[in-house]
Order: sequence, then structure tokens, then C-alpha cells
Amino acid sequence: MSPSRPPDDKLSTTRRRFLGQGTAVGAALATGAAWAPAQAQPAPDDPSKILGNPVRPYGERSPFEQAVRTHGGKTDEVGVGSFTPLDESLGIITPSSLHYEVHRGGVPDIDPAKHRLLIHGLVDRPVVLSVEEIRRLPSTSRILFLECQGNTQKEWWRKPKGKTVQWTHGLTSCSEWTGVPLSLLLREAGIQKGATWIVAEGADASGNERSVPMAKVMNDVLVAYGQNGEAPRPENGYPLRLIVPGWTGNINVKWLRRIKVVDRPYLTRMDGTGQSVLLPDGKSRHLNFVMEAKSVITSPSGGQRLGGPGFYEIRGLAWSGRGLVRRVEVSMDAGTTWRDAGLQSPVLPFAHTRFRLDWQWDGREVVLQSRCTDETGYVQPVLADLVKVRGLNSHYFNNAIQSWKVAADGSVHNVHV
Ligand SMILES: Nc1nc2c(c(=O)[nH]1)N[C@H]1C(S)=C(S)[C@@H](COP(=O)(O)O)O[C@H]1N2
Ligand SMILES: [Mo]
Repeated sequence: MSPSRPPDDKLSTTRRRFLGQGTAVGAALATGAAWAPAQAQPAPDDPSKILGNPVRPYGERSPFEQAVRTHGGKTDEVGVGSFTPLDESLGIITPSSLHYEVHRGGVPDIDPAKHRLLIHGLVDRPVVLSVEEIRRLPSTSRILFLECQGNTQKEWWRKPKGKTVQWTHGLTSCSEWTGVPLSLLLREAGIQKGATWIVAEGADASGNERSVPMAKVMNDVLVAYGQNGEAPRPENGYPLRLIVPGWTGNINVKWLRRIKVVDRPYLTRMDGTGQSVLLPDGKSRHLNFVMEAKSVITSPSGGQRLGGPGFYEIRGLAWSGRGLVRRVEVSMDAGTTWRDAGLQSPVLPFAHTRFRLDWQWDGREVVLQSRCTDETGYVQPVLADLVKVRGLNSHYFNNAIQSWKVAADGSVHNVHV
């Protein structure tokens, strides 16, 4: 086989179709300078003459890969967060090293051999479990998104707006989480009559105590000790954390050390004022849980620059705290008309879903938007509709449609339309 030819026949057909000078896409690609024609590239060194690097006991990415989390200032919710570079993400899994982070008491150093989980309160047999004991129990793995309810909050009304999708939407990530159903632990402990809630507490300086209703606990909550095939990173809750599918990031208590079974929500700091939603009448809504359907185009997105007219694949992520993403539409005229994007498999409940749409950019200014519909039929709203209901101060839980303007020079900007 000639070395310049990809071994996979299907791939070579695709390449011919996209690169062939006879097709519109191929011509556009060539003029768009996305791929220089083969003859313009320098001949590669002969790799068979260069000895490669030795193996590494623990993997690292190529030094040419530079994507990093960015950290907010110190002044608000996002100030305690580090943002995932969604513009650089591929597929639906966030590498653990780029998973977003929010913590208010720093990242504790926990020796798993000394760590314990206490389960007490309205149970027949209070129990103290080691990490080792928890890892021996029947396990389960699920691909699930986490999203901080402060994600996208600056888009509500604050200035300055985020310039990139990392700043506007980077407080969401998606991992495969492995652990044991909390229902199993509670059944072992014996749930008493009248037990309708739990309070979960972390082993960091903030504690981050949260009340979770028993119906949710018994349905799908996990005590996780695995993230993307290994133990969670310290930043993400090593060695144990609560995973509450589809619900606000804050309730996913990290460094889990205590579960108290109780008969009412305890209205802890984080149940209440720490995470409440302020309404126009001055009242605030406590115990907010579900992350509603949301989507965002990650490419093209703010701060990127298109290299001229031609073929592009519009790419993005969609998710819903109520289960499956059913549909994602893309608008190329600021929301007047919409086209269905393709959903890339796997499409999983409570997970990021990748959407894609082929696009031929004609070089004129255009506003791109995406709109997600979930399995309940709920359609992602525009910001104006959210503000009508919640007023101007309610910056948490902003799941509004995001607009990116592609200017004629190819630069991409965050705009409100
Ligand atoms: N113990 C503890 N759990 C915590 C927090 C914390 O500060 N301490 N932060 C919460 C918040 S606000 C969010 S959004 C998620 C973030 O999880 P991650 O850092 O793994 O992305 O963890 C939640 N669990
Ligand atoms: Mo959060």
C-alpha cells in the first residue's frame, strides 16, 4: 500500500470528496486555507530514522496540546471556579484534567486509607464505611454531565460578558462516573419511617452541606469513587463524592464524609442563601435542583477566527437535567429560521450530547445560535423570556440561547440579540 494513502477505504473516499478540487467543498477548503494543497507542504522527515521517546508510567498529553482551564477572579461565584475549555473539547467526555472546578474551601488532601463515610440519622444501623468497603460493593458506571448553576451567569446582565465559550459556558463538563448507588448503602443501613430527606456533607473547609429528597436519592444518586476510568481528581472530590444526575452542580457534594437521614430539608447555607434564586418581588427561591435543557455552539465560538469563506462543521454540546436531548436546531439568521443539527451517538440521558451541522460560509456577517429540545418537550428559551419571569437579579440557572456573531473578517464575537 502506498504510504500516502489512508488504509481505510471509506476514509480515503471521504478525503477525496472533501479535498477533490472538482467539488465545491474541496475548492472552498483550498481557498479557505484550512488545508494547504499537498505540494505546498514540506516533505516530512523520515520517521524510521528517529528513535522515539521511552514509555511513561503515567500518561501525559503531547506538549503541542495547550488547552487549559481558566480561573475566575475572586469576587463572585465564578471567582471560585475554573472553566473547561469547551471550544477545544471533542466528543462528549471531558478529560478529568480539564473538568471544571468549583470549591469554596480549597481542595483538601485526603488519604483514602483514612477517609470514612458516616451514615446515620433515621436509620436502623448507623454505619461508618471505609473507601475500600465501598469499592467492594456492587458498582455502576454512568456518563453524566455536571453543571454549576452559576454557569453562564454573566450573560444574564453583568458586564463584561464572556468573550469565549470557555468563559460563558465552561462551568459544565461530562465524565463517566463509577460508584455505588446510594440507595444500596441506605437499604443496608435500614431507612426508618418518616425519613424523607438526607443531608450530605463534604470533608473540605466549606462542608457544602446539601439536603437531597429521598425520592431522588433512591432513584439514581451515586456515591462515586471513579471518574473516567480512574479515581476522581482531588479537585473533583477524591476519594468519594455524591453524584446527583441532572441536578445543580452544587448538590454533587465532593469529598463526601457524612450522610444524615432526616425528615425534612435542613435549609443549610447552600440549600438556602448560598445558592438561592432572587425573584422580582424580592423573595428568593430556595432548594433549586434541576438543570433545564441547554445547548451552545462550541465552534465557531467567541474568540475564534474563520480562515475565510468555505466549508465548516458547526459543532456544539447540548444537555438536559430532565434526561435525553431529543433535538438541537441551529439558526444562521439570529433565530428567524432553524435547521436540525445531527445528534452524534451516543445520546445518553443526563449527559452532554454532541451536535453537528455542515455549513458553507459565504463570507458575510452571520449570527449563529443553537436551541435544544429535551425528551419532555421543553425548548431552550431566549434570555428575554427568562428575564420576564425571573427579573434582572436572577442570574443563576441561565439556560438561554447563546448567540455568536461571525463578522465578515472571520472573527467570532459574543453578542446579545
Ligand atoms: N464539599 C464540597 N462539595 C462541593 C463544592 C464544594 O465547594 N465543597 N462545590 C460544589 C459546586 S458549587 C459545584 S458546581 C460542584 C463542582 O464540581 P467539580 O468541581 O467536580 O466540577 O461541586 C459541588 N460540591
Ligand atoms: Mo456550583
